[in-house]
Amino acid sequence: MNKEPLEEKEILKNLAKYKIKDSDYSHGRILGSMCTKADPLAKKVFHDFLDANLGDPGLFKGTQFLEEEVIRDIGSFLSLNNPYGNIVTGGTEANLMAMRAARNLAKNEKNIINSEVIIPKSAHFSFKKAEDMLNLKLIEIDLDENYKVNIDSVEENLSQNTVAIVGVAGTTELGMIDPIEDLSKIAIDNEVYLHVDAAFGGFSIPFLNDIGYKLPNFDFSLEGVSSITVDPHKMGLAPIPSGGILFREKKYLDVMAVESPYLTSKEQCTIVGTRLGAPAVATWAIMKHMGRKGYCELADECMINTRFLADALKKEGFELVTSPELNIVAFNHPKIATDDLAQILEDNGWMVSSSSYPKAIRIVLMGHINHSHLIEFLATLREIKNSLNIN
Ligand code: 0PR
Repeated sequence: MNKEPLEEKEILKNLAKYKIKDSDYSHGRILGSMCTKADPLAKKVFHDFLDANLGDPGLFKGTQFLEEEVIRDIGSFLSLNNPYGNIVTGGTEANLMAMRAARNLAKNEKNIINSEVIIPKSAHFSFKKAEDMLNLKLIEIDLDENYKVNIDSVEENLSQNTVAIVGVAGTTELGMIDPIEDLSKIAIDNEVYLHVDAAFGGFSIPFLNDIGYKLPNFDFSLEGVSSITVDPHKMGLAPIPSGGILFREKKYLDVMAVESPYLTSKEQCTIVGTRLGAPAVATWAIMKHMGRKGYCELADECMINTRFLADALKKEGFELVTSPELNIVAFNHPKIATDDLAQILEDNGWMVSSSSYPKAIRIVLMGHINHSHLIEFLATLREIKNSLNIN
């Protein structure tokens, strides 16, 4: 560490050298991320509320009110009038909270000690962290031919130790929506907790359905659903870190409560203690700014770009893994190894990611990717094919 204080000018000059090494969403070259460029208003608000600590909410009553209101606003498009929950650091923390609530509830109500959680093979790796941290046993269920969880297999794997079933609304790799309605029936019949991970799809499915898309239901209108992860920092345009966890009833928070006697709130249910209020307020601001209409337009634009890319890829001889349900396209070329193609694309400045099941190039069509970026991307693919003498 430097002994003498540095001037602001010098610090900023130093930082600029590092910032130019970072990628910038606005160039349209980041094709494999579920995050996107935060809205300027949200960034401004974030800055204004940097001192607010929701870990001691009595000191920041305004910010606490805004967090509660933002949770209610999210509940309004997930069919729940009186939700309980928090703005947390992201989908990982949201999923951890849901798993903690389910485990504790099953311990209290059913005396289950060896907790098992049924998850689809497509579930995000955050559940592996939950397994480790909460001492759970994950039971991974195979997918059907459409890469959705196999319902029969979920039923077969229920046991005396099952504390929760997880369904995904917008899988990380392919953007598929599990049959949550069926999972809800199983949850009700067997009196088991159902958590829906809609970290990615939560901020788009409801809006797409508003404008006539016919995507499957996944929200609290299904009686078996106990909690939903829904991330503002993905399709919600909020700055990171902003994840959302919503619970149907207060009892799910109560089973996680830890006493915090010397704070302005006498108990805490979140994992994080000192907790930045800025993400909750920035999310509040962007949601007001977008309104339901703004999110409908955003989700629609992303789907239009998704369909355009999917159709164009097929015309160019690429094979889609599956027909996209949300704004993710996964593809391969029968004559080019996927890893080689990913590497050549990266060498050409395109930052793509690969899915693992099945192996494919995976493009997440977030709002920072527009039609002309896709035209350029397709031109690069054509050049790659030409250079490899493939038609
Ligand atoms: N649940 C689902 C369905 C997810 O897709 C993700 C993250 C999470 C939970 C965990 O969310 P947090 O990362 O907010 O804790 N999905 C992306 C992924 O792992 C996250 C991501 C975002 C990755 C931007 C890369 C990137 O550049 O692929």
